[in-house]
Amino acid sequence: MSQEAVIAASGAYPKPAQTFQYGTAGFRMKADLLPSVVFRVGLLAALRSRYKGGKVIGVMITASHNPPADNGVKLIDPLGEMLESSWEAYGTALANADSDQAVYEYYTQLEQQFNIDKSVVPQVIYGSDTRESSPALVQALKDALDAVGVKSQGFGAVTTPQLHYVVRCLNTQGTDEAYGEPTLEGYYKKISTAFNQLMANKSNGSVTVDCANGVGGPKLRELQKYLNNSIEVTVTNDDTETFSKLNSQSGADYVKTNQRLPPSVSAQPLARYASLDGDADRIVYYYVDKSSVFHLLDGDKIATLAASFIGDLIHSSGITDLSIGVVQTAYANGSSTAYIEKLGLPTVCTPTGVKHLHHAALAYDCGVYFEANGHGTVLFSTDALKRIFSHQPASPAQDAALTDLKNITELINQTVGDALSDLLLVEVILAHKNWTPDLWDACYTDLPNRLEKAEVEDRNAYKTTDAERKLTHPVGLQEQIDALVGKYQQARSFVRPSGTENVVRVYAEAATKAEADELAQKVKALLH
Ligand code: NG1
Ligand code: ZN
Repeated sequence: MSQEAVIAASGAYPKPAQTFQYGTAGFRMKADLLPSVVFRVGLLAALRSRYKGGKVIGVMITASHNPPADNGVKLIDPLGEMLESSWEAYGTALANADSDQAVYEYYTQLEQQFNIDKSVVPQVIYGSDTRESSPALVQALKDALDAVGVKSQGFGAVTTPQLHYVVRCLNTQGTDEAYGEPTLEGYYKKISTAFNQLMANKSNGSVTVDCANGVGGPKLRELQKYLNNSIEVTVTNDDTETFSKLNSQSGADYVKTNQRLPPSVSAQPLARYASLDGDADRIVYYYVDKSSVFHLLDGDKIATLAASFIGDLIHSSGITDLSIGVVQTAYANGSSTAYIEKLGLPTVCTPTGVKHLHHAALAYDCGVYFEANGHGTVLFSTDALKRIFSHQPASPAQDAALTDLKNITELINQTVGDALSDLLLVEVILAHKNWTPDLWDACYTDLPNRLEKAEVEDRNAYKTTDAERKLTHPVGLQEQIDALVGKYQQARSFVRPSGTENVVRVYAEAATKAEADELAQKVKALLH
């Protein structure tokens, strides 16, 4: 790597007059502001790989459920986790360096700070979603990787969880913790083999999947080729050629936020429907009942379904003392938390953002984590996996449960929430329980709730505590919220600054829809 090469390459991607911040979802904004950011993230990925002794780092270019004009970029750490948070600040500083010279200097400063061994060859893999702006951003990334001598490989359009999977496979190859073949084919084979075994001799009708016109569409069609015919998957909203359709009137975020069907879906009573988001790391289910009333089966419903099913399998296989816990955020419906407690399982609440949930889930042998919006997965600790795979069943019934449990650990993408893997997980559980969506829904009744956003003068003036459930600043505001909440039945409300948009979010739930709406409006009126 020469100074001239880095400076010259950086010169092709001038920084706009803008301050950038590596947030909960990496950098995310209008795509035309991103070329310099993506270039510099490439440099950061190279440093991170060297710092990790040449381990493979992933770079994903996506803006998930955001509108088509946006894009984003985030790093994936060696085991397929999100970038360690202490490094986010280095990304922010690099992105904000105000000249090519300053970029180079900060890069070398980090090299020195971390005593980075320059003889280590950095390795980076990358992918993108299907946005119009993605190819040019991929080019900016490649230019950075080439300028600093990175051994790199592009995976083209992939779902975010697919790239997380490949990163983990590459870094664990040949070890006791080998995760799978580091290819997309390896991904499809791993989850489909587990699914096909879990669904052998079972059949469970059909599910219609709205793919938000994003990368999940073509990838789900690919995955389908590997599945046995135990269920019929109908793929809709999978037009990735018409860029403007991405996440428009479709997708998990649309369905969750509006609490209604995507307009393109005409639902049959009691049939199963699911929606993915633009990069296929989120999924929500829904159905209409016999009176055509819409019912949402969100991340909380998926978490409770998964936790109770896996808990039963562990118990039925005769394995004792494996701890299961469920990790949620403040957005989890109050009824879901009460239901999990009724099941006898511990729950934990963390701040919003998957990295917090993922981290908390690691405290259990089996940690189930989901955001209400449908992003989540199940983690099994290394020790739990060893115990599961070495357990000797004492009866044919234990043997059958154990086989299912082993397959469940293979079916779940343990690196990150994965809409395709979660789709198959839900399908397996419903088939095993012989449940229609209304039976699943009947586990508990969601408290009516309302999510609002407010544009305020300075969202940084809003500071929270207690896993974002209470405000410490502006001083006095929490007391006003508490006073309002006290006037409603079964009510809860909180306010927090968004980590991905320049807004403050308001959440309210209460005994009736009218009360939840009214409480949200009243709390919103307190903000300025
Ligand atoms: P913010 O903008 O911080 O509320 C949103 C979602 C999170 C998470 C991140 C990352 C809600 C209320 N918030 O965060 O759950 O998914 O985006 O994509 O859905
Ligand atoms: Zn997403």
